[in-house]
Amino acid sequence: MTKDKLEKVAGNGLISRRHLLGMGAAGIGVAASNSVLGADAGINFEIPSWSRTPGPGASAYGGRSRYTEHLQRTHGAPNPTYPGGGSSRSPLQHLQGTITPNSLHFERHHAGVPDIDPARHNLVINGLVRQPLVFSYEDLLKYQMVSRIHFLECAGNSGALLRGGNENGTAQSLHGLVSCAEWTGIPLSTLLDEAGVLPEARWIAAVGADAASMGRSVPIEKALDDVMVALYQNGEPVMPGQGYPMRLFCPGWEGNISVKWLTQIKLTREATHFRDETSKYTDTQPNRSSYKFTFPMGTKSLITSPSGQMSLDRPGIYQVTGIAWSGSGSIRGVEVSADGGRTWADAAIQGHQLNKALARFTIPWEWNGGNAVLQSRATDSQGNVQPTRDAIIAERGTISFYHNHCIQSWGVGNNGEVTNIYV
Ligand SMILES: Nc1nc2c(c(=O)[nH]1)N[C@H]1C(S)=C(S)[C@@H](COP(=O)(O)O)O[C@H]1N2
Ligand SMILES: [Mo]
Repeated sequence: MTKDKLEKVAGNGLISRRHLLGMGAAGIGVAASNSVLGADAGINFEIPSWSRTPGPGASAYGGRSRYTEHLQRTHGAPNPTYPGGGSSRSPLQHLQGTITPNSLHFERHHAGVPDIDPARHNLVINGLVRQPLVFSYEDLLKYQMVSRIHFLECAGNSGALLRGGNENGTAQSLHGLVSCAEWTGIPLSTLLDEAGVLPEARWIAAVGADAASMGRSVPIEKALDDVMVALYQNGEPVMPGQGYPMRLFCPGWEGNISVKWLTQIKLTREATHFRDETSKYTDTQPNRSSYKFTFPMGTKSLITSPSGQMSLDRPGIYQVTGIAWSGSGSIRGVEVSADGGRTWADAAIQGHQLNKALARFTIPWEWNGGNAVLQSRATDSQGNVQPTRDAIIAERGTISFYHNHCIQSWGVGNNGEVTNIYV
């Protein structure tokens, strides 16, 4: 296939996703036949040192290649008035697929990570139940568990975009408070059934064992639907930063409500109005009234490559790729634009389209060396379409920055540099 045979499907160089598997001669690699064999194409016939002597043997717990150590979470400076408080962000621009490795899962802590001895940790279920119950970690391990792949996103993720600026923003710095894992645990409904929920119970109050005693209220319908007490994360016990030995996991809802280091669930008539569901994570409108709660995260997508602070080295074909998710269902499709939203083309979904999980999209794009604006727009299984930044600001104003799921625009300059821009 030659370059002029590539089917263009939208303005400024977007190529049909059908060409994904057969880029052939028009593809990205440097063709060896164009050069004296070996030399220019970088083919090295010398046997490298690592092929000559055996390396170290098996190890007790795996580490990564020293050549990938630049993949790091980033976190803000410690704040002495807020010990242990803060967050770290996943390096989205360096990851592929849809599962976040446990060591790179984003973190948000209100009082640091408690060092919990599972032998001394309990989960209490009390309040409006027939029989209050106490579970040890050992007790919980005996229950039948379920495994589900779900994203987790902090309500504050992408909030900075609404305030403007951030020319140097990256996928990680602007949007890195989202991750996705296979969570394994006990459906909360199983444990609540055992305690016997009284008819007047309309909410649960979930409380963590960290020094913040972080608590959140969850309506009983959600608690009995798909909420779980998660004990495992991608097959191993939940990481300390993610809530070891157990966390509440509320699929699709703002991250704050998935209470880590879970130690108590109290059944109540009303929402408890904990500190973190009143002072934070509430959306204040332009008329200064606030919504009490905003639970599901919006339909959202983000191009992770090319993205902020990357640089395209020469005109040619690039795979545009990114992630999409929705707190209300699965991702039905993702469209990509290279001309700032004037024309759109359907991206291919690489892998699965699971309920309340990250999906990965990709589409080939030929950069002609000129200015371009790359955007992605997700649609979920409920028909919700990701809005523009202007639409979000027109609807909600900018007093509050939570739950921002607007379209991200990456500008590509004629020097190949990619920056966060607003269109
Ligand atoms: N007990 C407790 N639970 C908590 C928090 C906390 O500080 N303490 N942070 C919340 C917030 S704001 C978010 S976004 C998620 C982050 O989960 P993660 O650190 O596993 O990514 O946990 C939530 N659960
Ligand atoms: Mo959060």
